[in-house]
Amino acid sequence: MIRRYDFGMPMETGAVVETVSPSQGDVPFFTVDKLGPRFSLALGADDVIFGLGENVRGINKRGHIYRSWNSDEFAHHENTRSLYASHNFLLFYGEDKLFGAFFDDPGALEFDLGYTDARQAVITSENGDLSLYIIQGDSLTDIVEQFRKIIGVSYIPPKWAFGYIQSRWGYASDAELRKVVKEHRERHIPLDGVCVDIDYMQDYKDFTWKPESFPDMTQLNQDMKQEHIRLIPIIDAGVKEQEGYFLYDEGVEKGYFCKKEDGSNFIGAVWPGRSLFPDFLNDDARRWFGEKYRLLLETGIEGFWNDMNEPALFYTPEGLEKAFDEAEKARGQNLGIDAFFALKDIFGQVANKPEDYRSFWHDFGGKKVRHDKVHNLYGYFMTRSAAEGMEAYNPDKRHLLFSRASYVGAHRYGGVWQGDNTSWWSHLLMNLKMLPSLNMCGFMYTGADLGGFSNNTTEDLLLRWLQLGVFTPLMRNHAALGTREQEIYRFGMQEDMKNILTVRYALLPYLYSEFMKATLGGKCMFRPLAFDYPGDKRALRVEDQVMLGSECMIAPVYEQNARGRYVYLPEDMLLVRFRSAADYDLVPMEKGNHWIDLQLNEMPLFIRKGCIIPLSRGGEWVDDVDFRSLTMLGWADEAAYALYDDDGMGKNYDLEKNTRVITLRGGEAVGDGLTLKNAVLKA
Ligand code: MIG
Repeated sequence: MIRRYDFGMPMETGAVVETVSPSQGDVPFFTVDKLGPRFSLALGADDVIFGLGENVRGINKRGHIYRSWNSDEFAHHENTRSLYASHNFLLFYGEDKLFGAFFDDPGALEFDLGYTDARQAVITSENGDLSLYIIQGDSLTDIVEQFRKIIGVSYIPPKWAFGYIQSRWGYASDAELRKVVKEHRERHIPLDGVCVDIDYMQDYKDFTWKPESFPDMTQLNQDMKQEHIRLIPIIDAGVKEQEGYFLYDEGVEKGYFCKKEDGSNFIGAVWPGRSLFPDFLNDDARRWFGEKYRLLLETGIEGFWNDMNEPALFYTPEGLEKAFDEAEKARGQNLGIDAFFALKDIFGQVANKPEDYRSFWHDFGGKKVRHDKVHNLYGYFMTRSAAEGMEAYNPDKRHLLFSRASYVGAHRYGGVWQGDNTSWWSHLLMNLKMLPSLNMCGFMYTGADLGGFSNNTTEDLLLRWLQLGVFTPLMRNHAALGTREQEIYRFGMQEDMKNILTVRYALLPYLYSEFMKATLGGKCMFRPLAFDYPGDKRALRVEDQVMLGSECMIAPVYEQNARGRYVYLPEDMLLVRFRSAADYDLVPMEKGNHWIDLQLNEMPLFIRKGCIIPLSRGGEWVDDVDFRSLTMLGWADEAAYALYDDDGMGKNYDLEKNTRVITLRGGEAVGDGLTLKNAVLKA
C-alpha cells in the first residue's frame, strides 16, 4: 500500500510515473514538524535503515548524517555527506517497523539517521516543497517492488555493455586507443569497450573532436568494430563560451542556457574554461542538446557517459572576483595564523559554492525556478536528454548510457557509475555496499571504477577489485590522469587478472539473465542478506556480503594481503572457488560461520543449496560467448533455472517468450535448444 503526502508546492520531478493521489490526514510513523518540514521517527535499538542509493558508509545507513545535494566529491570518504547522486528512498526495518519512505524533493534534504541522537531519525527538507510516499508491505522485497513499480521500469543497456570496458582519463588519440585495444587482443584479455574521456574533444567542447588526433572518427569506429570494440565517449554538462562554436551560438540564440535573475546567461567555469549550462529542465533545450549526440552516433558511436552534471562548478566569475577582493585585503598585513588559514581557504572554497547555485534559474514547466530548488534534477534531465536524443536517432536499438549525477527518475534513462572513488581497499568495500542500495532505488546498470580512480592502485588491489567487478553490470577499469597506469597488461599479475575476466564472460548468461529478470520485474539484482533471510538476526548485520540474483551470494576479499576471509552462510551453500572459467573447486558448505581460503588469484561465489546456475565457456567479447552451450553448477538433485536471453540489441523484452527453463532431474540437466553439461554435486 502506497500513500502520498504533499507539503508546500511539490515539483513535478517525474520520479514517480504512476498516479498516487495525495492522502489527507496524518503521516504514519513520522512526527511532522511543519517548519522545515521536518520528519522525525524514534529508532529502536535494533532498527535497521536501508536505502539512500549511492552513498558512503554502510548497507545499514544508521549512525551518520547524509545530505541529498548532488556534489562533485572527488575525494570522498567516510565523513562525506553528499555524493554525486540523491536517491531519497529509505527502508525502515525493525520490531515495530516495516515500511519504505520516498522523499520526492529535488532540493537539499538532510537525513540525520541517528547521528545527532542515536535513537532518532530526523529528515529535513530545505525547500519545504515535497511529496512524501509511505510504502507498506509484507516484506522488504515487496516494498521495494511496490516502489519500483511507481517509479517505472529501469534502463536496459545493450548486451555488449556487460562486457569488460577499459577506460582512462588521458587517452588522447586515435593511435592510443588502437594501442589499448591491441594490447588486450594480443594477450587474449577479454574486452568490449573503451571509454574515451575529455581528451578527445577540441578544447573540451562537447560534440567536437581534435582533428589532428582523430583524423577520421568513422574509420576509427569501423576498425574498432572489426575488433568487436565499441568506443564510448564522454559528454560534459558545460558548454564552452566561444563565439563561432556551433553549440554556444545556437544555445545563446535560442535562449537554451541557464540564466541569472536579470536574464543574462549564467557563466561557470569547468574544463572548457568559462562555460554555459544547457537548461536540461526545459523541454526544448533538452531536446536540442539531445539531438546533438547524433554528431557522434553518425560516426558509429553507440554509447556515452555523461559527466560534470551535478553540475560541478570550478568557479564563477563573480565568485572568483570576490575571492580576489578578499585576498587583496590580506596583502601587506601582519597576518595572524587564523587569518592566514582563512586566506589559504579563500581560493579553495571557490568551487561548488552554495551561493553560486542560488544565482541561476531554470525555465521548468513554464515557470522560472531558482537552481538550488531543483539542483538534484540537473544530471537526471541531462541523462534524459541524451537518452531521448539517442532514441530519436534509432528508436529500435538500445544504447549505452551512464551518468555521474542522478536522482530517482534518471534510472529509466540510463545507468550510473559510482563516481570518483580512490584506489583504497576501503573503497572496494564501500562500492560493494552501494550495490543493493542503488538497486532499491532503481539503478540497475551500475559499477565502480575498478582499481580506483584517484591515487595509484596496486596490483593486488586491482586484482581483488576485478573479482568484485566480475558481478557488476557495468564492469569498467577507470583511472585518473596522472595516476599509475592501470590497464591489466601493465601488471605482472596480468595472467591472474585475465583469468578473473574469463569468469565474468563465462558467467554472462547468468548475469545477463538475472539483470533482465530483476530489471523487468522491479526486483533487486543485489540485495542485503536481510531481504532473503528475514528471521535471521546474524544475516541482518552482514555488511560485506550481498545476495546476487535469486541463486547466489557474493563475498569478495577487500583487505590487502588477505589470503581468505570469514563468511556467514545463512543456509547451506556451494562454494565455487574460481581461478578461471575453466578452473574452479566446488565445496559444499553448511550454514554458519566459516573461514574460506582464497589466494590472490581465487574468488568465491556461493550458490544456494538446491539451486543451479549456468556457466558458459566464455569468450573474448560478449558476442563470442555461446549462451546455449552451458554447464550447470550447483548442489542439488532436483532444481530448475529460468534462463532469460534475447538478441541484446532490440527492445522486445518479453520475459515469458525470452525465458527457457532448465531442469535438473536425477542429476541430469535438460533444457530446450541448449547443450547442457553438469558440474552438479548431489544433495
Ligand atoms: O573533474 O573527465 O568523474 O571519471 O575521468 C574531473 C575527467 C572530470 C570526473 C569523472 C571522471 C573523469 C574526469 N572527470
